[in-house]
Amino acid sequence: MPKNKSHNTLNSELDAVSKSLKKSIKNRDSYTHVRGESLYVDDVNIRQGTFHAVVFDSPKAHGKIKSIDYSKAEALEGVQRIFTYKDIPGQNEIGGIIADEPLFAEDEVHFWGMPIALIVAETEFIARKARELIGIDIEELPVITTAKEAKAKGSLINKPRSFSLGDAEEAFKNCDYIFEGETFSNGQEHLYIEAQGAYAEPMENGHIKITSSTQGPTAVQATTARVLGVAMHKIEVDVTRLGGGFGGKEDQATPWAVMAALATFHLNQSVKLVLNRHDDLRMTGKRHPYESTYKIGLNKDLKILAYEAEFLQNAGAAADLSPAVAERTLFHATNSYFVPNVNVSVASCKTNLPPNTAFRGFGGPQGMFVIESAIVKAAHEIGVTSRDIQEANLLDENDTFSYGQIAKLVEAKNSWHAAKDLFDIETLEQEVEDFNNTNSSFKKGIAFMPICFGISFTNTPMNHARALVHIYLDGSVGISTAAVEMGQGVNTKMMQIAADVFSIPIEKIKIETTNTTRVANTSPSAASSTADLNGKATLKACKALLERLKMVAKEELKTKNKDITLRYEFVHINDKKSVLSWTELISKAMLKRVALTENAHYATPEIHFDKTKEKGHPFAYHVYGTSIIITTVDCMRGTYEFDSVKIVHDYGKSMSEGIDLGQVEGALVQGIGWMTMEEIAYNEDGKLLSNALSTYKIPDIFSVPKRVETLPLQTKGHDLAILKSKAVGEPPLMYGIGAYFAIQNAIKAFNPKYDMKFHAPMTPEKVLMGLYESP
Ligand code: LUZ
Ligand code: MOS
Repeated sequence: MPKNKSHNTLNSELDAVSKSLKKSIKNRDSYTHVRGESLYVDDVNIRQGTFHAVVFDSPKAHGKIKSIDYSKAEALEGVQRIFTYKDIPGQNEIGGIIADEPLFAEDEVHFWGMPIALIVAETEFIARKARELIGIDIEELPVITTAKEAKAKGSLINKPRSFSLGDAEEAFKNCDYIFEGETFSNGQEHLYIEAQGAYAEPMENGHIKITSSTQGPTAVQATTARVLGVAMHKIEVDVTRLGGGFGGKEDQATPWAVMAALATFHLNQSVKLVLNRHDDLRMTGKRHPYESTYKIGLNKDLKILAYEAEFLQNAGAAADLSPAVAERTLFHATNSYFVPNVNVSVASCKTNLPPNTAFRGFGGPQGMFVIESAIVKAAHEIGVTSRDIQEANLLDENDTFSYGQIAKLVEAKNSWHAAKDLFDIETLEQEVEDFNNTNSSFKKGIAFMPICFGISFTNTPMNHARALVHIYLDGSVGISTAAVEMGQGVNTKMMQIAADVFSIPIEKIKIETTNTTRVANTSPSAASSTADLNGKATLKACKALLERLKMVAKEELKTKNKDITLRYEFVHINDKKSVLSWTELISKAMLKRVALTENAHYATPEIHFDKTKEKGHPFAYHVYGTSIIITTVDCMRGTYEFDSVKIVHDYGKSMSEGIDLGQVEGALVQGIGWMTMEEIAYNEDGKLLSNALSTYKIPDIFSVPKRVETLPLQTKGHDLAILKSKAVGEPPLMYGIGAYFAIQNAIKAFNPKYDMKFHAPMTPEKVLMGLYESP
């Protein structure tokens, strides 16, 4: 047999092995999850004498603090101390992008739920009792709760931004159809199962160790150091895993950790602060509500020639991540369509709500909802289906995005046509039509939702990560990265990478906690980029170790042969198993004093963006896909069910099919929830009304689609994706946007006089009104 052939055979065998690993790999966390053994902040074994803390927050959305009486609370037995801004040794400042957010209110409060003080007591129960004993006198100031009102009053977080391509004004002159309108999309509560929390412990020499439920350990470390006025090396932040983050812990896990550390700093005792659900709902920001206006122009062939939109983002009372979220709205304003003339702008409007923050999709979904609404409106007015317009405008290879990036390896049309073909769209549409023709009190609606999502932090300098890999002398492996496990399965992916490079069983690999002492200066686990960035760093570290080990093997086996590989825990020479096992190889390396530790750094190449021109190449690549959603509306009640969601998704070459499918399904349902049932309500005084799970409804087992089918689009993947396995965390959320329009179509089938509004979520109340309105 010629040498090449045997090589190929073995390679394909190896391929088959890793393919079966790809298919069979389960999220390794599932083993401890189902046994109840997974550790969260609340499971940390606390030291004897640990104090417990509760936050005292503003009972008004805007006002001047006239006086606060802590005397009764302080007198309560078991209360240790109450901390306010006066106890802050460093800066009373936690703003990440703009320095506009105090940890504790000083003379004014800016939102209902704004932290004013931290009550530290022997038990949480006592701290809560003490909170009720605090008296506060606030002179109320006018409250702004909507973005529109803020904009009218000139209350903005920063200067509005705009992207443009071509000449929209000129292009509108050549359009056969022009439509204008407005849209609203509401916020969304993250509802991570594990609420915000942290545990701080005093170490030697004024050092503090913080266990935090954060997506951004470095943000916690840096902000704690700033507030305490100490160097960053005095603060160690450790994260085992989160019970969900969804963006809500990218920036907003920080204040609670800082507060616990502040108390530890003063008391030299461990302090635990875990918000209960009510406190968490009231005090933390959510997805940004958006009020937007659009103008869309098309020609007779249904080509969109020009698109304008103004997005008003309800940022809340401080910047938080709002400017970055706003930016991503612009990046995704034209979704997966090519529009040659674009003019879009966004304003972060300062209101008296809790500062709104990152939420899966990060402003992208809000932008996409607007262009999809514009298309639906245009289709309705012209008398074609939305699908006709969507299909006529899908992005092509080498099209230009409004921000200057040239679209490469585009899968917009591929995924669209694959969805049509694989799911037999003619039959599906016929079924909907037949159903609607034969039923009078139930109607079905169908909608398509194509997606295109850019992968990378839009802030280029954030796109880097590190990995620290140790091979221990018994051949087991420990990996530390900046990746935070929050249920998305990133730890499993990191293990797969090491298992693949070293060709050892996954059981020999451990992912360590995410810790600022082992991996420093990290970006948060966010932007769907965690596996790419940390995975590439892990791959680099493992490969460097592998090269070193091969040198050891060559010496040990006295061969000059270049073709040394590690397979199934044995060194192979020219594809032939040698006597040298992985474990022996590691022992030999130790004896030869070869370093068995490697630290690697990865920074995404190619990306750049010039904010002065609003042009560049901000994304490593884009993720595409298409969903088809079918709903049935009960026209007596206004309730609805989702019969099916059919998706063709661009995974590239998925490295963990089960984990990635889980991300697609979870994101889809979260997107449907945002669009159809999750209704955040503040009253005009800025008080959160949807402050419990009795008044804030998220999808449950009864409301998820009856059937979800997801087919992988066969694509080449992308070299900047880890092992060509594309990022999967956020993009599929936007499949859920189709739910809104599917319901609209069902309403239209029942009531031809329905005057389409684009005001999400489409709750049953709104459906009912739509079914019976006659303007
Ligand atoms: N966080 C962030 C993100 O800081 N920058 C981003 O571009 C981003 N994108 C999505 C989600 N989180
Ligand atoms: Mo996020 S919205 O990727 O923290």
